[in-house]
Parts: sequence; structure tokens; C-alpha cells
Amino acid sequence: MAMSDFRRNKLIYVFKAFFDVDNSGAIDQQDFRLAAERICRVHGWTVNEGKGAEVLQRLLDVWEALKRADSNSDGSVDQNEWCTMWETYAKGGNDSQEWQDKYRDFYFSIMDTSGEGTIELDEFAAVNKRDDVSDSDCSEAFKLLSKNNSSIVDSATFAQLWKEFFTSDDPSAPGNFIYGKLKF
Ligand SMILES: [Ca+2]
Ligand SMILES: [Ca+2]
Repeated sequence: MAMSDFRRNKLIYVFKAFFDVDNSGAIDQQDFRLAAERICRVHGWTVNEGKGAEVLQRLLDVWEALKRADSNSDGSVDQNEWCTMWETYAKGGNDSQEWQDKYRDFYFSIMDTSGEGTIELDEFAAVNKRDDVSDSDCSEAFKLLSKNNSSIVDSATFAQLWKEFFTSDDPSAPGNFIYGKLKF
């Protein structure tokens, strides 16, 4: 089955909202530096030391691995290369598994501010609230992905939801809501 517009919209949302930070239309190393600075601002850290420096290093590691998706070797990953990579993933290809796992664990650790291994609504909202994602969107999204707060969101649960986000064409799958956004 070809990729649905719905799934493509999800992939493009993540591309624009989290990866192509400088809106250049493609992802390159500079985007990861900017992303690290953005995350550090949220937490009151600096990229030069401590946790902030760790964040920068983890993101640069993600870029080193993501570079493999740059199939025309122009030094950046554009939207088509991005979607092709995720389609390969959805079909069971594991070329990009390494960076995808790193990115997923990184994203989880960024949300798990208290470090106890689970994500609560306030942690989820602090990271996912954006211009187009309100506090109430975050509450609703968290409710949907935690099955009405009945399921604890630990790293194993998050890994399942995360996979659903990137592979599912079903608009009602709980994994669609891991970024707080309700509609694509
Ligand atoms: Ca860019
Ligand atoms: Ca490219």
C-alpha cells in the first residue's frame, strides 16, 4: 500500500517542526545545533557544558546516522529523502534503525525531565507545546496516547507509540499523538 496523505502529513510535520529548524527546506547539521540550543533554552541549560553539552552531542550523533538518508549526497536530507527513509522503515527495512532508536530514546529522555522513567502530562506538555499545539491539545493528546491515563508511558510504551506514529495510516491510532498535535 502506498503511503497515505495522512501518514505523509505526519512525517512532514515532524520534518518541519523538529528537524528543519532553520526552515531551509532540508535537514543538515546546522539544524541539529539549532535544535540543541532550542532544547537548552526550554530547560535553562547551555550547549557548552553539562546536560546541554550532552544534548548537543546526542543530536550530532543522530545527524551522523541520519545522513545515510541523503541519497543524492548533497549534504542534506530533503522531504522526499525523509519520507523515503520512513517508508523503508515501515516496510521493515532497518537501514536507519540505529539513528531512529537514538532519536526516540533522546526524545523520551528530553520529556522525562524528572528522570524517573515515565512521562507525565506536565512533562509531555512542556516539550510539545508549540505555536500550533496548545496546552489543551497536549492534554487531549496525552489522554489519547495513555488510553485515558490508564496506561503508564514508560520507554517501552513510548517505543510502541512512536513506531505507530511513523508507520500507521490509521487516524485513530494512539501513536499519532506523541507530539501533542491532534490533526494532520
Ligand atoms: Ca534546514
Ligand atoms: Ca539530499
